[in-house]
Amino acid sequence: MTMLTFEKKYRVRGGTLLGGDLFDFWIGPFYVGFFGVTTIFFATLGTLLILYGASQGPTWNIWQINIAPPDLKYGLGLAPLMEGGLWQFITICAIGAFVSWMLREIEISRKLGMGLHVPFAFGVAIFAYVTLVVFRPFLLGAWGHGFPYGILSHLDWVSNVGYQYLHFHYNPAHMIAVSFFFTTTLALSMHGSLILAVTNPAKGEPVKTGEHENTFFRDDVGYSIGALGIHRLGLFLALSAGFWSAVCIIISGPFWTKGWPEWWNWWLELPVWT
Ligand code: UQ2
Repeated sequence: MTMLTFEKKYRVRGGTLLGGDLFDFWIGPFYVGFFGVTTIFFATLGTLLILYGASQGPTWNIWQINIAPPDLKYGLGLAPLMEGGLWQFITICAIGAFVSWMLREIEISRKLGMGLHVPFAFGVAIFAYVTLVVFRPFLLGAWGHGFPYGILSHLDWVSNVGYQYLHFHYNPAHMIAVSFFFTTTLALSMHGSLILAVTNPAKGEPVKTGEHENTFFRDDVGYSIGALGIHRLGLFLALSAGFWSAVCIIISGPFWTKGWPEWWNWWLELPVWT
C-alpha cells in the first residue's frame, strides 16, 4: 500500500479542466485525470515510433540511433514515413505528451488550491522545445530545420547550426541565456549550501533557523534576499535561462542570417567614433 496516512485528506474531487469526474481518481500514488490518460497515450505512441524507427535504421548502438527530420525539399508538408515522416509524428507525440503533462499539473494544482507556478515553469521548458522544432522550422519554411532525435546526432546538429553563424557565442541572446544558466547554478549552490549548513550544525549545536540564514548573508555580502526571495530569484533565473535560449535560436535564421560576430558591427559603426 503506497498511500501515506495524510494523503487521504488531499485526495479531493474536482479541479479538473476536462472529463469531469470520469478520470478523477488515483492509481497507487499517481493522480490519473483526463490528461494523465492523454500523457500515457502520447508518450507510449511516441516511444513505440522511436523504437520502430530504430528497428528500420542501420544501428542499435544507443549513441548512434537517429530519427532525422525530413529533407528541406519537403518544406512544411508531410514527408514519407521513412524520410522524416516518423520524426514529424514523434514531434506531435512529444508535444502532446508535454502539454498533457502540464495540463495534468494544472488540474492537480487546482485540486490542492495552489498557485500555477509549477505548470507555468514547465510551460517555459515546453516553449523552448517547441521553438526548436516548430516555430523556427516554420519561420524558415521547412520542418527539416528541426533537430534530429538522437544522442550524438542532436549534438552534431547543435555544432553545425552554431558554425553556420560562424561563432554562436557572439549571439547576444545566447550570451544572456548562458549568463542566466550560470547565475542559476550560483543561486542554487548558495541556497542549497546555506540550508544544509543551518540544518547540519556541529555536534552539540542546535539546528539554526531563518535568523541565522539572513545574518550569514548580511555579514557575508551585506544583503539577504530572504527565504521567500531566494525562491522567487531562483525561479526567475531558471525561467529566464530557458526563455533567452528560445530567443537566441529563433533569431538565428529568421531574423539574422549572417555570422553573429558581424552583428556587433553596429557598435563599430556608432557615429561617436568618427
Ligand atoms: C538569502 C536567503 C536564503 C538563501 C540565500 C540567500 C535567508 C534561505 C542563498 C542569499 C542570496 C543573495 C544574497 C542573493 C544572491 C543574488 C544572486 C543574483 C545570485 O538571503 O534568505 O534563504 O538561500
